[in-house]
Amino acid sequence: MSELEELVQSLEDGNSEKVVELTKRLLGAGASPQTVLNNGLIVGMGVVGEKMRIGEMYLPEVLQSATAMHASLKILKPLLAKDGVEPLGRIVMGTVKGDIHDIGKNLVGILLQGAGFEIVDLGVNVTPQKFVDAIEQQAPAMLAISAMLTTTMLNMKGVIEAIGGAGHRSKVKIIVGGAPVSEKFAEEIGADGYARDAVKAVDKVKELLAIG
Ligand code: B12
Repeated sequence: MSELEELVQSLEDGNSEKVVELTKRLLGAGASPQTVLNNGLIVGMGVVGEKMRIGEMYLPEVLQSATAMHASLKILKPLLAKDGVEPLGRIVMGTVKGDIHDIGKNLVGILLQGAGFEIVDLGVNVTPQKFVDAIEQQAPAMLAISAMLTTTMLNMKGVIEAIGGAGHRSKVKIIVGGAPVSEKFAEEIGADGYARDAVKAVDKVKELLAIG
């Protein structure tokens, strides 16, 4: 097994110590931070996302893998910045008002970060005004809104309306997600896109921002 394959396997195992050790070893042997990110972390988290989807991995294991990915990203981030690798774009994320579920949103954020996007996370219970303020202050390319309750998913519409009311709708793409959300609902409330899980979210964001 190559060291990159070992990194993918250790990420899947959620072994932070090994992931950090392999990240350092690969960099020491001359691998670029970009290679470690693309062929190690992103591949590994892709496997994790897929295994979760088909029920081969469960939440506690997924979170352990996510922790391991963060540990490696901590080493790679300053190097990627030094390499002059520009983030693919800035994404503001948040869970809607009245909703404190954030595990899924965080996973989406981690995979988007792993894919090269800069993430500004507003957290949970985010009011429409806070989303509007973030658009004005952060000028993101994309807004990613999460909701996990059938009651709070309706607040997504309020966010999109507030953004329209402030005259910002054309400045930002909007993707929505969360267990009760569907493609049809996303369309109905005027979002630009929807994705069922974190892996699909990365593809959808790239598609919406026309990133090849
Ligand atoms: C963990 C959990 C909690 C935790 C949340 C902890 C946290 N920090 O997030 C706690 C205990 C706090 C909690 C509280 C409540 N919960 Co709760 N909770 C869950 C549970 C068990 C798991 C959710 C989860 O994390 N799943 C794992 C993640 C990885 O999956 P995910 O969230 O679906 O995210 C994926 C996708 O949806 C998508 N996605 C998510 N967000 C986004 C955003 C974008 C932009 C995109 C593209 C994609 C995307 O990608 C993610 C990753 O692949 C679910 C049941 C279930 N099995 O889903 C109930 C559940 C969501 N909860 C429920 C309820 C009712 C509540 C409470 C009202 C309970 C109560 N009576 O107090 C409160 C509400 C509190 C509030 N105001 O928000 C119900 C919702 C029912 C409904 N349809 O409305 C559920 C479905 C349980 C049930 N069967 O009744 N909950």
